[in-house]
Amino acid sequence: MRVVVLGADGYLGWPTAMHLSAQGHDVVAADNLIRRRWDTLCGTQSLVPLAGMKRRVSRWKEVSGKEIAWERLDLMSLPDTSALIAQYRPDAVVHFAEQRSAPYSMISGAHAVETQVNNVVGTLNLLFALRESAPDCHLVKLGTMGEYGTPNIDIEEGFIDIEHNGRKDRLPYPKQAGSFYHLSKVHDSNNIMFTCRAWGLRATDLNQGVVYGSGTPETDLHSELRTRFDYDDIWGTVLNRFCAQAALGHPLTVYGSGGQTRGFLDIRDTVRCIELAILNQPDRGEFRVFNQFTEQFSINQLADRVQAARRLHGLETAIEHLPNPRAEMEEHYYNAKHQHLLDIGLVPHSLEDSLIDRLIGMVERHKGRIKPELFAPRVDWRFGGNGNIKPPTKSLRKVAALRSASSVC
Ligand code: NAD
Ligand code: USQ
Repeated sequence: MRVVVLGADGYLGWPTAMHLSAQGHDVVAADNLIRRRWDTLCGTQSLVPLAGMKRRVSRWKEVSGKEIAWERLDLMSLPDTSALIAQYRPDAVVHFAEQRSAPYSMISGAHAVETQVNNVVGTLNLLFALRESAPDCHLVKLGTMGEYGTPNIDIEEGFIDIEHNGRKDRLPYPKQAGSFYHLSKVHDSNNIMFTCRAWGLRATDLNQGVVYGSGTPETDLHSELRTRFDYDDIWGTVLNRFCAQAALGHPLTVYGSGGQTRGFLDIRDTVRCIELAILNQPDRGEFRVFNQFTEQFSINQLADRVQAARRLHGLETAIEHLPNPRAEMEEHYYNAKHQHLLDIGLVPHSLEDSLIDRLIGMVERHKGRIKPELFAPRVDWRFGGNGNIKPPTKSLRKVAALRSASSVC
Protein backbone atom coordinates (compact mmCIF):
# COMPACT_ATOMS: atom_id res chain seq x y z
CA MET A 1 0.00 0.00 0.00
CA ARG A 2 1.02 3.60 -0.36
CA VAL A 3 1.05 5.08 3.15
CA VAL A 4 1.64 8.69 4.18
CA VAL A 5 3.02 8.98 7.73
CA LEU A 6 2.39 12.45 9.18
CA GLY A 7 4.56 13.40 12.16
CA ALA A 8 7.35 11.18 10.81
CA ASP A 9 10.14 13.03 12.61
CA GLY A 10 8.65 12.10 16.00
CA TYR A 11 9.23 9.41 18.63
CA LEU A 12 6.59 7.12 17.12
CA GLY A 13 6.34 8.42 13.55
CA TRP A 14 9.91 7.64 12.49
CA PRO A 15 9.93 4.00 13.74
CA THR A 16 6.49 3.51 12.15
CA ALA A 17 7.67 4.87 8.80
CA MET A 18 10.61 2.44 8.81
CA HIS A 19 8.50 -0.49 10.03
CA LEU A 20 5.93 0.00 7.26
CA SER A 21 8.71 0.41 4.69
CA ALA A 22 10.36 -2.80 5.96
CA GLN A 23 7.03 -4.60 5.48
CA GLY A 24 7.05 -3.59 1.81
CA HIS A 25 4.74 -0.59 1.88
CA ASP A 26 5.48 2.49 -0.21
CA VAL A 27 6.02 5.12 2.51
CA VAL A 28 5.91 8.92 2.36
CA ALA A 29 7.21 10.55 5.56
CA ALA A 30 6.02 14.12 6.31
CA ASP A 31 6.59 16.52 9.20
CA ASN A 32 7.05 20.27 9.71
CA LEU A 33 9.85 19.63 12.27
CA ILE A 34 8.13 21.88 14.82
CA ARG A 35 8.88 19.46 17.62
CA ARG A 36 12.58 20.30 17.32
CA ARG A 37 11.63 24.00 17.80
CA TRP A 38 9.40 23.18 20.78
CA ASP A 39 12.39 21.44 22.37
CA THR A 40 14.44 24.62 22.04
CA LEU A 41 11.66 26.68 23.63
CA CYS A 42 11.27 24.25 26.53
CA GLY A 43 15.02 23.83 27.12
CA THR A 44 14.65 20.12 26.38
CA GLN A 45 16.28 17.72 23.92
CA SER A 46 16.14 14.06 23.01
CA LEU A 47 18.50 12.05 25.18
CA VAL A 48 19.64 10.24 22.05
CA PRO A 49 21.23 12.48 19.38
CA LEU A 50 18.98 12.64 16.32
CA ALA A 51 19.91 12.67 12.65
CA GLY A 52 17.94 15.04 10.40
CA MET A 53 15.17 13.60 8.24
CA LYS A 54 17.16 13.75 4.98
CA ARG A 55 20.01 11.88 6.60
CA ARG A 56 17.63 9.33 8.11
CA VAL A 57 15.93 8.46 4.82
CA SER A 58 19.21 8.16 2.94
CA ARG A 59 20.67 5.97 5.70
CA TRP A 60 17.50 3.85 5.62
CA LYS A 61 17.92 3.36 1.89
CA GLU A 62 21.54 2.32 2.35
CA VAL A 63 20.74 -0.10 5.20
CA SER A 64 17.49 -1.61 3.88
CA GLY A 65 17.57 -0.97 0.14
CA LYS A 66 14.13 0.62 0.51
CA GLU A 67 13.04 4.14 -0.28
CA ILE A 68 11.06 6.46 2.04
CA ALA A 69 10.02 9.75 0.40
CA TRP A 70 10.56 12.75 2.70
CA GLU A 71 8.27 15.81 2.53
CA ARG A 72 8.42 18.84 4.79
CA LEU A 73 4.77 19.69 5.42
CA ASP A 74 2.87 21.83 7.92
CA LEU A 75 -0.63 20.41 8.40
CA MET A 76 -1.70 23.92 9.40
CA SER A 77 -1.58 24.81 5.71
CA LEU A 78 -4.66 23.53 3.88
CA PRO A 79 -3.19 24.18 0.40
CA ASP A 80 0.03 22.29 1.23
CA THR A 81 -1.85 19.42 2.86
CA SER A 82 -4.23 19.17 -0.10
CA ALA A 83 -1.30 19.23 -2.53
CA LEU A 84 0.46 16.38 -0.71
CA ILE A 85 -2.65 14.18 -0.63
CA ALA A 86 -3.41 14.98 -4.29
CA GLN A 87 0.19 14.20 -5.30
CA TYR A 88 0.44 10.82 -3.58
CA ARG A 89 -3.25 9.68 -3.40
CA PRO A 90 -2.42 7.29 -0.54
CA ASP A 91 -4.26 4.11 0.43
CA ALA A 92 -3.73 5.04 4.10
CA VAL A 93 -2.63 8.10 6.07
CA VAL A 94 -1.21 7.62 9.57
CA HIS A 95 -1.65 10.86 11.49
CA PHE A 96 0.80 11.35 14.39
CA ALA A 97 1.42 15.05 13.66
CA GLU A 98 0.21 16.87 16.77
CA GLN A 99 1.44 18.71 19.84
CA ARG A 100 1.34 15.73 22.16
CA SER A 101 2.40 16.90 25.60
CA ALA A 102 -0.22 17.43 28.31
CA PRO A 103 2.15 19.59 30.43
CA TYR A 104 3.01 21.78 27.39
CA SER A 105 -0.69 22.44 26.82
CA MET A 106 -1.09 23.57 30.45
CA ILE A 107 1.82 26.08 30.56
CA SER A 108 -0.25 29.16 29.61
CA GLY A 109 -3.20 30.35 27.56
CA ALA A 110 -0.92 30.74 24.54
CA HIS A 111 0.30 27.15 24.84
CA ALA A 112 -3.26 25.82 25.24
CA VAL A 113 -4.39 27.76 22.15
CA GLU A 114 -1.35 26.67 20.16
CA THR A 115 -1.99 23.04 21.08
CA GLN A 116 -5.67 23.04 20.20
CA VAL A 117 -5.29 25.13 17.02
CA ASN A 118 -2.37 23.02 15.77
CA ASN A 119 -4.10 19.73 16.50
CA VAL A 120 -7.71 20.51 15.59
CA VAL A 121 -6.99 22.68 12.53
CA GLY A 122 -4.30 20.28 11.28
CA THR A 123 -6.72 17.36 11.47
CA LEU A 124 -9.53 19.39 9.85
CA ASN A 125 -7.23 20.33 6.97
CA LEU A 126 -6.34 16.69 6.50
CA LEU A 127 -10.03 15.70 6.46
CA PHE A 128 -10.80 18.30 3.76
CA ALA A 129 -7.76 17.19 1.74
CA LEU A 130 -8.93 13.57 1.92
CA ARG A 131 -12.46 14.48 0.85
CA GLU A 132 -11.07 16.39 -2.11
CA SER A 133 -8.44 14.00 -3.46
CA ALA A 134 -8.52 10.63 -1.71
CA PRO A 135 -11.99 9.90 -0.28
CA ASP A 136 -11.33 6.16 -0.31
CA CYS A 137 -8.14 6.53 1.77
CA HIS A 138 -8.08 5.01 5.28
CA LEU A 139 -7.26 7.60 7.94
CA VAL A 140 -5.43 6.03 10.90
CA LYS A 141 -5.47 8.72 13.59
CA LEU A 142 -3.59 8.63 16.87
CA GLY A 143 -5.97 9.42 19.68
CA THR A 144 -5.32 8.80 23.34
CA MET A 145 -6.69 6.73 26.23
CA GLY A 146 -6.73 10.00 28.17
CA GLU A 147 -9.79 11.07 26.17
CA TYR A 148 -11.88 8.85 28.45
CA GLY A 149 -10.51 10.06 31.78
CA THR A 150 -10.99 7.76 34.74
CA PRO A 151 -14.74 6.97 35.01
CA ASN A 152 -16.03 4.65 37.73
CA ILE A 153 -17.20 2.11 35.13
CA ASP A 154 -15.38 -0.08 32.57
CA ILE A 155 -13.99 1.83 29.59
CA GLU A 156 -15.24 0.43 26.27
CA GLU A 157 -13.57 0.83 22.87
CA GLY A 158 -15.10 4.06 21.64
CA PHE A 159 -18.80 3.26 22.04
CA ILE A 160 -21.13 2.18 24.83
CA ASP A 161 -24.58 0.55 24.73
CA ILE A 162 -26.98 2.69 26.74
CA GLU A 163 -30.57 2.12 27.85
CA HIS A 164 -32.37 5.32 28.75
CA ASN A 165 -36.08 5.70 29.55
CA GLY A 166 -36.78 2.32 28.00
CA ARG A 167 -34.90 2.99 24.72
CA LYS A 168 -31.48 1.63 23.68
CA ASP A 169 -28.69 3.04 21.55
CA ARG A 170 -24.95 2.57 20.93
CA LEU A 171 -23.36 5.96 21.57
CA PRO A 172 -19.86 7.45 21.72
CA TYR A 173 -18.28 6.65 25.09
CA PRO A 174 -18.34 9.74 27.40
CA LYS A 175 -15.11 11.76 27.35
CA GLN A 176 -13.58 13.42 30.42
CA ALA A 177 -10.15 14.45 29.23
CA GLY A 178 -7.56 15.66 31.74
CA SER A 179 -5.67 18.44 29.90
CA PHE A 180 -6.07 20.87 27.01
CA TYR A 181 -3.92 18.46 24.99
CA HIS A 182 -6.12 15.46 25.77
CA LEU A 183 -9.18 17.62 24.98
CA SER A 184 -7.73 18.40 21.53
CA LYS A 185 -7.91 14.68 20.79
CA VAL A 186 -11.57 14.60 21.85
CA HIS A 187 -12.30 17.45 19.42
CA ASP A 188 -10.42 15.58 16.67
CA SER A 189 -12.39 12.40 17.34
CA ASN A 190 -15.68 14.29 16.99
CA ASN A 191 -14.57 15.94 13.75
CA ILE A 192 -13.38 12.65 12.26
CA MET A 193 -16.52 10.77 13.32
CA PHE A 194 -18.67 13.49 11.74
CA THR A 195 -16.82 13.38 8.41
CA CYS A 196 -17.15 9.59 8.24
CA ARG A 197 -20.91 10.05 8.69
CA ALA A 198 -21.29 13.09 6.42
CA TRP A 199 -18.75 12.40 3.66
CA GLY A 200 -18.30 8.64 3.84
CA LEU A 201 -14.62 8.79 4.82
CA ARG A 202 -13.18 5.73 6.59
CA ALA A 203 -11.16 6.12 9.78
CA THR A 204 -9.62 4.28 12.69
CA ASP A 205 -9.10 6.28 15.88
CA LEU A 206 -6.36 4.57 17.89
CA ASN A 207 -6.84 5.58 21.50
CA GLN A 208 -3.31 4.85 22.55
CA GLY A 209 -2.03 4.51 26.11
CA VAL A 210 1.32 5.74 27.40
CA VAL A 211 4.22 4.42 25.28
CA TYR A 212 7.58 3.27 26.68
CA GLY A 213 10.79 2.01 25.11
CA SER A 214 13.70 3.33 23.13
CA GLY A 215 13.11 1.85 19.72
CA THR A 216 12.30 -0.98 17.36
CA PRO A 217 14.42 -3.48 15.39
CA GLU A 218 14.69 -0.90 12.58
CA THR A 219 15.87 1.98 14.82
CA ASP A 220 18.58 -0.36 16.18
CA LEU A 221 20.08 -0.91 12.72
CA HIS A 222 22.19 2.26 12.72
CA SER A 223 22.87 5.21 15.06
CA GLU A 224 21.37 7.56 12.46
CA LEU A 225 18.10 5.58 12.46
CA ARG A 226 17.44 6.03 16.18
CA THR A 227 14.28 7.71 17.37
CA ARG A 228 14.02 10.36 20.05
CA PHE A 229 13.94 9.52 23.76
CA ASP A 230 12.46 12.10 26.15
CA TYR A 231 13.08 12.03 29.89
CA ASP A 232 12.19 15.62 30.85
CA ASP A 233 9.08 16.96 32.62
CA ILE A 234 7.35 18.25 29.47
CA TRP A 235 7.84 15.46 26.91
CA GLY A 236 9.05 12.45 28.88
CA THR A 237 6.44 9.76 29.52
CA VAL A 238 6.43 8.24 32.96
CA LEU A 239 8.27 4.91 32.56
CA ASN A 240 10.93 6.39 30.28
CA ARG A 241 11.42 9.11 32.89
CA PHE A 242 11.69 6.62 35.75
CA CYS A 243 14.36 4.66 33.83
CA ALA A 244 16.35 7.85 33.19
CA GLN A 245 16.04 8.84 36.85
CA ALA A 246 17.12 5.36 38.01
CA ALA A 247 20.17 5.47 35.72
CA LEU A 248 21.33 8.66 37.42
CA GLY A 249 20.56 7.42 40.95
CA HIS A 250 17.84 10.09 41.21
CA PRO A 251 14.66 9.33 43.20
CA LEU A 252 11.71 8.31 41.02
CA THR A 253 9.26 11.23 40.79
CA VAL A 254 5.84 9.78 41.59
CA TYR A 255 3.21 12.53 41.41
CA GLY A 256 0.90 12.44 44.43
CA SER A 257 -0.03 9.11 46.02
CA GLY A 258 0.78 7.20 42.79
CA GLY A 259 -2.52 5.30 42.55
CA GLN A 260 -3.16 6.84 39.09
CA THR A 261 -3.68 3.91 36.70
CA ARG A 262 -3.16 4.06 32.93
CA GLY A 263 -2.84 1.76 29.92
CA PHE A 264 0.75 1.24 28.67
CA LEU A 265 2.47 -0.30 25.66
CA ASP A 266 5.90 -0.98 24.25
CA ILE A 267 6.89 1.14 21.23
CA ARG A 268 7.42 -2.12 19.30
CA ASP A 269 3.70 -2.80 19.75
CA THR A 270 2.81 0.72 18.59
CA VAL A 271 4.32 0.13 15.15
CA ARG A 272 2.68 -3.30 14.87
CA CYS A 273 -0.73 -1.89 15.89
CA ILE A 274 -0.49 0.72 13.13
CA GLU A 275 0.41 -1.96 10.60
CA LEU A 276 -2.51 -4.14 11.73
CA ALA A 277 -4.94 -1.22 11.53
CA ILE A 278 -3.79 -0.49 7.96
CA LEU A 279 -4.06 -4.11 6.87
CA ASN A 280 -7.63 -4.37 8.25
CA GLN A 281 -9.36 -1.27 6.93
CA PRO A 282 -12.89 -0.22 7.89
CA ASP A 283 -15.71 0.20 5.36
CA ARG A 284 -16.39 3.55 3.71
CA GLY A 285 -18.36 5.69 6.18
CA GLU A 286 -17.14 3.69 9.18
CA PHE A 287 -15.53 5.37 12.19
CA ARG A 288 -13.77 2.71 14.23
CA VAL A 289 -12.11 3.07 17.64
CA PHE A 290 -9.44 0.72 19.01
CA ASN A 291 -7.99 1.12 22.49
CA GLN A 292 -4.28 0.72 21.82
CA PHE A 293 -2.47 -0.47 24.93
CA THR A 294 -1.43 -3.86 26.21
CA GLU A 295 -1.25 -3.69 30.04
CA GLN A 296 -2.45 -1.35 32.76
CA PHE A 297 -0.34 -0.29 35.71
CA SER A 298 -0.58 2.22 38.52
CA ILE A 299 2.30 4.69 38.77
CA ASN A 300 3.31 3.04 42.08
CA GLN A 301 3.49 -0.34 40.34
CA LEU A 302 5.81 1.10 37.68
CA ALA A 303 8.04 2.75 40.28
CA ASP A 304 8.19 -0.57 42.18
CA ARG A 305 9.10 -2.43 38.96
CA VAL A 306 12.00 -0.06 38.26
CA GLN A 307 13.15 -0.21 41.88
CA ALA A 308 13.03 -4.04 41.86
CA ALA A 309 14.91 -4.27 38.54
CA ARG A 310 17.71 -2.14 40.02
CA ARG A 311 17.76 -4.17 43.22
CA LEU A 312 18.54 -7.29 41.17
CA HIS A 313 21.84 -5.55 40.38
CA GLY A 314 22.40 -4.62 44.04
CA LEU A 315 21.41 -0.99 43.45
CA GLU A 316 19.00 0.96 45.65
CA THR A 317 16.57 3.43 44.06
CA ALA A 318 14.50 5.85 46.14
CA ILE A 319 10.87 6.65 45.34
CA GLU A 320 9.76 10.20 46.10
CA HIS A 321 6.09 11.25 46.24
CA LEU A 322 5.97 14.84 44.97
CA PRO A 323 2.90 17.07 45.40
CA ASN A 324 0.89 16.25 42.27
CA PRO A 325 1.27 19.07 39.71
CA ARG A 326 -1.73 17.70 37.78
CA ALA A 327 -5.44 17.82 38.56
CA GLU A 328 -6.19 14.10 38.33
CA MET A 329 -7.67 11.34 40.50
CA GLU A 330 -4.98 9.47 42.41
CA GLU A 331 -7.11 6.55 43.59
CA HIS A 332 -9.76 5.32 41.19
CA TYR A 333 -11.34 2.36 39.41
CA TYR A 334 -9.75 1.55 36.05
CA ASN A 335 -10.66 -1.27 33.70
CA ALA A 336 -10.26 -0.41 30.02
CA LYS A 337 -11.08 -2.87 27.23
CA HIS A 338 -8.45 -3.47 24.55
CA GLN A 339 -9.66 -6.45 22.58
CA HIS A 340 -9.96 -5.20 18.99
CA LEU A 341 -6.23 -5.13 18.19
CA LEU A 342 -5.74 -8.57 19.77
CA ASP A 343 -8.58 -9.85 17.54
CA ILE A 344 -6.76 -8.73 14.40
CA GLY A 345 -3.45 -10.30 15.38
CA LEU A 346 -1.53 -8.22 17.94
CA VAL A 347 0.81 -10.38 20.04
CA PRO A 348 1.83 -7.97 22.81
CA HIS A 349 5.22 -7.50 24.40
CA SER A 350 4.60 -7.41 28.15
CA LEU A 351 6.79 -5.25 30.35
CA GLU A 352 9.87 -7.31 31.30
CA ASP A 353 12.64 -6.49 33.78
CA SER A 354 15.06 -7.05 30.88
CA LEU A 355 13.45 -4.16 28.96
CA ILE A 356 13.79 -1.89 32.02
CA ASP A 357 17.48 -2.95 32.24
CA ARG A 358 18.03 -2.21 28.55
CA LEU A 359 16.40 1.21 28.87
CA ILE A 360 18.53 2.09 31.88
CA GLY A 361 21.63 0.86 30.04
CA MET A 362 20.78 3.03 27.05
CA VAL A 363 20.34 6.08 29.33
CA GLU A 364 23.69 5.35 30.99
CA ARG A 365 25.41 5.45 27.59
CA HIS A 366 24.07 8.98 27.00
CA LYS A 367 23.95 10.30 30.54
CA GLY A 368 26.26 13.20 29.78
CA ARG A 369 23.33 14.74 27.85
CA ILE A 370 20.91 14.62 30.82
CA LYS A 371 19.94 17.80 32.64
CA PRO A 372 18.83 16.49 36.08
CA GLU A 373 16.93 19.73 36.74
CA LEU A 374 14.41 18.54 34.10
CA PHE A 375 13.29 15.68 36.38
CA ALA A 376 11.25 18.12 38.53
CA PRO A 377 7.86 19.17 37.10
CA ARG A 378 7.75 22.81 35.92
CA VAL A 379 4.06 22.93 35.00
CA ASP A 380 1.17 22.91 37.45
CA TRP A 381 -2.36 22.30 36.13
CA ARG A 382 -3.75 25.02 38.42
CA PHE A 383 -1.16 27.78 37.98
CA GLY A 384 0.59 27.00 34.66
CA GLY A 385 4.32 27.04 33.92
CA ASN A 386 6.91 28.21 36.44
CA GLY A 387 8.35 30.86 34.10
CA ASN A 388 11.32 28.87 32.75
CA ILE A 389 9.63 28.02 29.48
CA LYS A 390 9.57 30.40 26.51
CA PRO A 391 6.26 31.38 24.84
CA PRO A 392 5.19 29.60 21.64
CA THR A 393 6.40 30.82 18.26
CA LYS A 394 3.57 33.40 18.32
CA SER A 395 2.91 35.20 15.05
CA LEU A 396 4.03 32.28 12.90
CA ARG A 397 1.39 30.03 14.37
CA LYS A 398 -1.29 32.72 14.28
CA VAL A 399 -0.71 33.49 10.63
CA ALA A 400 -0.77 29.83 9.69
CA ALA A 401 -4.00 29.36 11.62
CA LEU A 402 -5.70 32.30 9.90
CA ARG A 403 -4.52 31.26 6.46
CA SER A 404 -5.80 27.81 7.02
CA ALA A 405 -9.11 28.90 8.52
CA SER A 406 -9.85 31.23 5.61
CA SER A 407 -8.96 28.53 3.10
CA VAL A 408 -11.36 26.13 4.81
CA CYS A 409 -14.15 28.72 4.57
P1 NAD B 1 6.33 13.58 18.91
O1 NAD B 1 6.19 14.95 19.47
O2 NAD B 1 7.63 12.88 19.12
O3 NAD B 1 6.02 13.60 17.35
C1 NAD B 1 4.99 14.37 16.79
C2 NAD B 1 5.51 14.92 15.45
O4 NAD B 1 4.48 15.67 14.82
C3 NAD B 1 6.71 15.85 15.63
O5 NAD B 1 7.80 15.41 14.85
C4 NAD B 1 6.20 17.21 15.16
O6 NAD B 1 7.19 17.98 14.51
C5 NAD B 1 5.06 16.81 14.23
N1 NAD B 1 4.01 17.85 14.09
C6 NAD B 1 3.33 18.47 15.07
N2 NAD B 1 2.48 19.37 14.54
C7 NAD B 1 2.62 19.29 13.20
C8 NAD B 1 2.03 19.98 12.11
N3 NAD B 1 1.14 20.95 12.30
N4 NAD B 1 2.39 19.64 10.84
C9 NAD B 1 3.32 18.67 10.64
N5 NAD B 1 3.94 18.00 11.64
C10 NAD B 1 3.59 18.33 12.90
O7 NAD B 1 5.12 12.70 19.49
P2 NAD B 1 4.97 11.11 19.56
O8 NAD B 1 5.27 10.69 20.94
O9 NAD B 1 5.64 10.48 18.42
O10 NAD B 1 3.40 10.98 19.38
C11 NAD B 1 2.84 10.84 18.09
C12 NAD B 1 1.31 10.82 18.19
O11 NAD B 1 0.90 9.74 19.03
C13 NAD B 1 0.73 12.09 18.79
O12 NAD B 1 -0.44 12.43 18.10
C14 NAD B 1 0.40 11.68 20.22
O13 NAD B 1 -0.67 12.43 20.71
C15 NAD B 1 0.05 10.22 20.07
N6 NAD B 1 0.31 9.46 21.30
C16 NAD B 1 1.58 9.41 21.82
C17 NAD B 1 1.80 8.67 22.98
C18 NAD B 1 3.15 8.59 23.62
O14 NAD B 1 3.25 8.02 24.73
N7 NAD B 1 4.21 9.08 22.99
C19 NAD B 1 0.73 8.00 23.59
C20 NAD B 1 -0.55 8.10 23.03
C21 NAD B 1 -0.75 8.83 21.87
N1 USQ C 1 3.55 10.83 36.31
C1 USQ C 1 4.22 10.69 37.51
N2 USQ C 1 5.52 11.07 37.54
C2 USQ C 1 6.19 11.56 36.47
C3 USQ C 1 5.50 11.69 35.24
C4 USQ C 1 4.18 11.33 35.21
O1 USQ C 1 3.65 10.25 38.51
O2 USQ C 1 7.37 11.88 36.58
C5 USQ C 1 2.14 10.41 36.22
C6 USQ C 1 1.19 11.50 35.75
O3 USQ C 1 0.74 12.26 36.86
C7 USQ C 1 0.09 10.71 35.07
C8 USQ C 1 0.80 9.48 34.53
O4 USQ C 1 2.06 9.41 35.20
O5 USQ C 1 -0.85 10.27 36.01
C9 USQ C 1 1.05 9.50 33.04
O6 USQ C 1 1.79 10.67 32.71
P1 USQ C 1 2.68 10.74 31.39
O7 USQ C 1 3.39 12.03 31.41
O8 USQ C 1 3.49 9.50 31.24
O9 USQ C 1 1.57 10.65 30.25
P2 USQ C 1 0.49 11.70 29.75
O10 USQ C 1 0.74 13.06 30.23
O11 USQ C 1 -0.86 11.12 30.01
O12 USQ C 1 0.76 11.73 28.19
C10 USQ C 1 1.40 10.66 27.48
C11 USQ C 1 1.79 11.22 26.12
C12 USQ C 1 0.52 11.64 25.37
C13 USQ C 1 -0.43 10.47 25.32
C14 USQ C 1 -0.73 9.91 26.69
C15 USQ C 1 -1.52 8.62 26.65
O13 USQ C 1 2.67 12.32 26.27
O14 USQ C 1 0.87 12.07 24.07
O15 USQ C 1 -1.64 10.87 24.72
O16 USQ C 1 0.52 9.57 27.34
S1 USQ C 1 -2.72 8.50 27.94
O17 USQ C 1 -2.06 8.80 29.21
O18 USQ C 1 -3.24 7.17 27.92
O19 USQ C 1 -3.72 9.50 27.65
